Amino acid sequence: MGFSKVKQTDPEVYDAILKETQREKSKIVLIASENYTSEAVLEVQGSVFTNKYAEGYPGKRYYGGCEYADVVESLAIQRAKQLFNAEHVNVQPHSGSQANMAVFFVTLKPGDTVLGMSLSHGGHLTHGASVNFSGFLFNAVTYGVTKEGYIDYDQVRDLAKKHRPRLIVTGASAYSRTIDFKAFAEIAREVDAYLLADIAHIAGLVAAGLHPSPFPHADFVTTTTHKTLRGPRGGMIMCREEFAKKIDKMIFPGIQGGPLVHVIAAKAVAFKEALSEEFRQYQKQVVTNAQKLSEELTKRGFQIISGGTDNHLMLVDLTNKGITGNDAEKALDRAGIVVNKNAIPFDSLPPTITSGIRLGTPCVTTRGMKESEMTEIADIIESVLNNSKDEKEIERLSQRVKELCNRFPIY
Ligand code: DSN
Repeated sequence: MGFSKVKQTDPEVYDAILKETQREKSKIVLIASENYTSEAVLEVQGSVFTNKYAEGYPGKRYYGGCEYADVVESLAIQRAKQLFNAEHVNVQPHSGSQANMAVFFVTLKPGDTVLGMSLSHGGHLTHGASVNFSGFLFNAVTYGVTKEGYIDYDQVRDLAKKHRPRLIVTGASAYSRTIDFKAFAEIAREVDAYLLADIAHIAGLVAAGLHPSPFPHADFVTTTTHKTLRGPRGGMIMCREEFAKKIDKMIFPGIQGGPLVHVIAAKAVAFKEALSEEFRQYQKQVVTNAQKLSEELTKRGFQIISGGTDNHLMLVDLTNKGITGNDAEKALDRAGIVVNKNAIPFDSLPPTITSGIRLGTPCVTTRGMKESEMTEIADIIESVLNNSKDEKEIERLSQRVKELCNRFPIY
């Protein structure tokens, strides 16, 4: 993209865009929640739809001139329904957090009990963390994983029976194993709770049939559209028809005003891409790459929580390597590998330090990398973490990263 206009009108922002482009091109991104959208998605997000107010829904707007906003929103809805086999879809949430907020506000009153996965065991902020609306407006009870790193379904059932939540939330931000949505639904039915499946991380895998679908088990399914799904940054809610009106009303006018039509149009484009066979093959490679990276790290003495992965990510316990997650993140970044520090289950270090890092393969797979590159990346990670204070060695390793990036251009 040219950016010739902003180059003239705002050199500071132009410069930041150039530098960010260079950063994305020249570094290996292993942040499990990031991806590179297609150029078509980028184009549409920069389109004139950003100029349009379209409060309401297709055919029922509060502004004139919404005929083309209706076209793109209807396309996004129709394609999302096809992709996920959903009865009802709302594509207006600005983010995954707002999608979750809408479901909370539809199913709960302030003070009601919600049961979600603990942030420190891999859950998300909006699943009941005390610093988030989900934790301070509601009575949040949290479940976690076993010592082996798998969701503790017995604990989920025990807590559900003890606390009788109105809503149970399944889904995670740092969990590498298949989620048993059916088991969650059975527990929810036993205690007469609603079930929300937040599939933000695994949405691309679900769309491609590589992770079991939360339908028909969950009452509500939320997701972001920019992680494995590889669309624009945003959120989405899917639910059974019986909840359609309540969800739509809660998103608008309940918690949002005007929808971001340019983002909704880009969601439509991304969903069309996700319906293709090429996308399915991409998701398969994402999982193959994650499993290969996990195996290669294990061979090099790294401990992977739960011993491996079924999806696009893994959580690495660095305790035996004598480096914190924070220091590992910094050293890897100096070598050109971008990761995030991440608490591991039962972590003794604070969230700003952590004992682990989270690694994911959506970005590197979009670049076209395959198993042999995962071996090379594991090798570089090992060398960086064994030599994190040796700047000469880090510089040498950063050359290997650059060579790899040059072989796999993004755009
Ligand atoms: N912050 C996102 C992640 O990195 O997983 C979740 O919303």
